[in-house]
Amino acid sequence: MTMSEMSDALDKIEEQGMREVTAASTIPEVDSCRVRLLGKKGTLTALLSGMKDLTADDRPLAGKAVNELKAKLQKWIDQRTEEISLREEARRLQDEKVDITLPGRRRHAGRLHPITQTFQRIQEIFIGLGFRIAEGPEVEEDYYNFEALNIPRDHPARDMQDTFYITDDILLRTHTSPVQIRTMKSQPPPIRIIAPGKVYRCDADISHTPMFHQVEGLMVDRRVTFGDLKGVLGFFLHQIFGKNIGIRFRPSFFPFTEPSAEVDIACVMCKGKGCRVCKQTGWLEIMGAGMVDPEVFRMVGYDPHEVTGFAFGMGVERIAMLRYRIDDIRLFFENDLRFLSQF
Ligand code: 2NM
Repeated sequence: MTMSEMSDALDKIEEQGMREVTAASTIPEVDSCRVRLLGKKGTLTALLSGMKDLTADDRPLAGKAVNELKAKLQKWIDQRTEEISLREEARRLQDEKVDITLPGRRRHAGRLHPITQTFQRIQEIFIGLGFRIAEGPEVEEDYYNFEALNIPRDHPARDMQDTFYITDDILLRTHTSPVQIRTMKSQPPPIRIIAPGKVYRCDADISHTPMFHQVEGLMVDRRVTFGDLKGVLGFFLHQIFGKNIGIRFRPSFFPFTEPSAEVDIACVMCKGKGCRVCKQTGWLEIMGAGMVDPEVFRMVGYDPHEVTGFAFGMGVERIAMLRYRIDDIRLFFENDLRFLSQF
């Protein structure tokens, strides 16, 4: 090889190298350029092996030219690598960009079911009056649900049509009164309890569901009177429905109380004028109550000559419906958030 051939070859490599390095658009592409141009089996290395044919004068010149080209190629390659990595880094930053000015995702707070809220409000009022919470089983014995409450065998409440029987003498409680019976059987007077919980009756329409909630209450001591009953329930109803609500007590009958009363409040819709909700009477039945029948005291082992007491019971759904002006009880059990989120 002559010096001029060597020069031509170097020019060609320079031109070719420049084109390839410029065309490379990824790091692996630049790397393969480097291998092709400067590697052990690359074009420039191949050219160096032709140096031995040059004259002793030309050899250092050629060596210098090869080294200069080598440095030049190396510089281009480094520059191109730098360019590509800067561009890739910029693209990565763009792709990963988070707009910190975007509003956050709203967190939806859950809330208590309107029945739970009403339950809690009722309990809070009676706790304020010194009552304690008592609980008992929902699967109950016929004895505690009926027998001990002086409900006779032929009473319509015992009918298969109204009661979910599990066996002949096991049933789903139809009221929470068995909790009062169990409490009285397990401890002496004085007693001041409320029994909140689920109860079951075989019934379903716009005002009845097979499961609903009740709060019943019981106060037993020496010389508890009907005046105490009126005072406690009057206070309670004024707390729940407001100081100005009208209240009346009407004579009624329950097998487990004597005397017995239905407690009414003035209609919350028409304020007593008469409307569809109160069936033009101006009044709404809200709870039942009475003085505990001496027969019930005998059943639980209390002496009716020593103690007297009053008891009462109310449906929580009915109170919630009047409180929130809801006209269909089934809405409470559909779990529709459009309904539930309003309370
Ligand atoms: C009511 C109405 C009237 C009541 C009576 C008793 C017990 F166990 F003491 F005899 N518990 N609950 C009672 C009385 C319940 O609900 C409408």
